[in-house]
Amino acid sequence: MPHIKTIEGKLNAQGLKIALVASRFNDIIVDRLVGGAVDYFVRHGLERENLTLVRVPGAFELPLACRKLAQSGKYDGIEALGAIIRGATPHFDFVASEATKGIAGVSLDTGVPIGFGLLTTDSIEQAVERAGSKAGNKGAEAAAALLETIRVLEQL
Ligand code: INI
Repeated sequence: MPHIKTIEGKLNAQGLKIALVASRFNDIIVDRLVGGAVDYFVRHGLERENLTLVRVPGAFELPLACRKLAQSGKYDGIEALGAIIRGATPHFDFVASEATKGIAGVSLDTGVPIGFGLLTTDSIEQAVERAGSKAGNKGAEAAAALLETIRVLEQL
């Protein structure tokens, strides 16, 4: 590839202020995602006092809390964390689609980056796999994506 001017984000979280918004529904899974996110940010230089955790009832409530936090102007980035598991509800598709669209809309409307740490799985087993076992930890992955996005947007 020819050498071209490239803008990319450094994975250094020092000095940032981050809000995590996590749903209580399926908390056995979501708590593992929160743990993965906290661990990622702290290992990348974030001071614990600059990390705030907000709890909401379920994934459906994530967009509204993300919007208020984004509008407050207090945070460089937000990470939404939750788990929607098919079978737990007949309205899986509605909750999943509203939560996903809602979170994306908040980020685009406010310009505040939001890490998408919301699992949508067919089974509890698939959720467990993505919450710190054989398929990694989606909370940590979304934290990495958020940090990179914050740092790249600063330069655009
Ligand atoms: N909320 C979730 O976060 N995950 C789910 O799997 C889920 N299911 O299965 O229903 C869920 N429902 C609750 C929803 O997010 C709202 O909290 C509720 O409808 C009240 O507004």
